[in-house]
Amino acid sequence: MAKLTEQQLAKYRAMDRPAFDFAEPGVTVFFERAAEQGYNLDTTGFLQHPGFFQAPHRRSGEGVDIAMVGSPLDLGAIGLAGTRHGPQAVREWSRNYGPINDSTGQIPFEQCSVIDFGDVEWSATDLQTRLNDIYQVFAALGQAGCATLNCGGEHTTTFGCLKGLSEAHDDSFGVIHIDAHCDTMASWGGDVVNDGSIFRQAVLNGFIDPERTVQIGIRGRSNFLWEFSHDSGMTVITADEVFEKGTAYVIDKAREVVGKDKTYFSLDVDGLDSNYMMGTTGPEPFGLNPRQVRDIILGARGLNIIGADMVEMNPNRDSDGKSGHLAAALFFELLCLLADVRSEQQSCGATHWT
Ligand SMILES: [Mn+2]
Repeated sequence: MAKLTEQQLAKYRAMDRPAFDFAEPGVTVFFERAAEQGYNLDTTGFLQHPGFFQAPHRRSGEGVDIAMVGSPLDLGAIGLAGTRHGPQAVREWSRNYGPINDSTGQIPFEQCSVIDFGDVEWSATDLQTRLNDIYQVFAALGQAGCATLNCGGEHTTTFGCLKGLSEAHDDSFGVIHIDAHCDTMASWGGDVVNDGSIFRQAVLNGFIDPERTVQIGIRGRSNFLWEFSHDSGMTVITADEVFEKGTAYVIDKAREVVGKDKTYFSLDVDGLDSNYMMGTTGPEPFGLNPRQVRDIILGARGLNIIGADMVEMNPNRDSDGKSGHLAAALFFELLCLLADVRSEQQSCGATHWT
C-alpha cells in the first residue's frame, strides 16, 4: 500500500474539529453549559456533583421536574441484607453513564430539571417508621409536582413511594412491573408489608389498580405464592412468554393493560437473569436479558408515567461489579423515560447545577 496522498490528507484534515465542536450542536450546547457549572467529562476522579449521573443535589422538589431519591433500606427483605448499599453503589456506577441516551439521542438534563435529592433520612431503626419516612419524602415530592425515580433498597421501598405519590396525585395507578417475582404474597408472621408482599398491600391500600397492573419476567421457585395476582386481575407475563412471544408483544400488552391513565414503572433487577444480575437479594436463572429490559423501558414512551423505581440491587452479592454496572445503565434508561414522558406532557426547565 502506498502512503495516503496529499489530497486524501487534506480531506481528512478538514474533518479534524476542535474539542467540544460536536457534530450534534445540542450536545455542544449541553457540555459548554454544564461544564461551566461543574459537570465533569472525566468521571474517574473527584466529582463536584457526585449524585446519580452527576445530577445536582437539592433537598426540595420545588421547581423540579424529576427527583431521583435513594432509599437505603433492607429491613423488609426476607432472608438477605445488603440492598441498603444499593443507592451508594448505583451512584458510583452511574459515573459510566449519561448524559446522552444511546438509543434516543436525548439528554435528560436538557429536557428537564433533574435533581438527586439524596437518600431518605431515617428517623428510627424499625421498618414501619422507615416506610413512613419514605412515604413522607415521596408525598412531598409528589405534592411539589415532581416525577420521582426511587433507587432501592429492596422492594418494600416501593410501598412508601406508592403511598406518597398516590396521596399526592389522589389516584390509584397502573403499574408496569418487571420482576422474577409478583411480590403479591400473603402476610405470614412478621411485617405485613415486606419485599414479597408489596403489590398485594399496594392494592389493599388503594395505591394501585390490579386490573391496570402488568407483571413481566415472572418465574422461579416462589411461583406458588402469587395467587393474589391472578385472583385480582393482574396481567402476569412469565419470562418464558417474553422469550416465546418477543418484547414487541410484551410492550403492546403492557400498553393495553395500563392505558392512558397515570402509571408507575417498577423494576426489580432480579427480573434479569442471574447470569447478568447475581448482585441481588433473590437471584433467579432463566430470566430476561439486559436488552429485553431496556427495550421494555424504551417501549413505555408515550404512557402517562408519573414515577419509577429500580430496586433489589445488592452490592454485597456483586463480587465483580457486573450487577452494579448494569443496574446503573438501567437506572439511566428509567431517568430518560421519565424525561421523555414529562417533556412531552408539559413545558419543563433544563437542569442547572449552580
Ligand atoms: Mn424480585
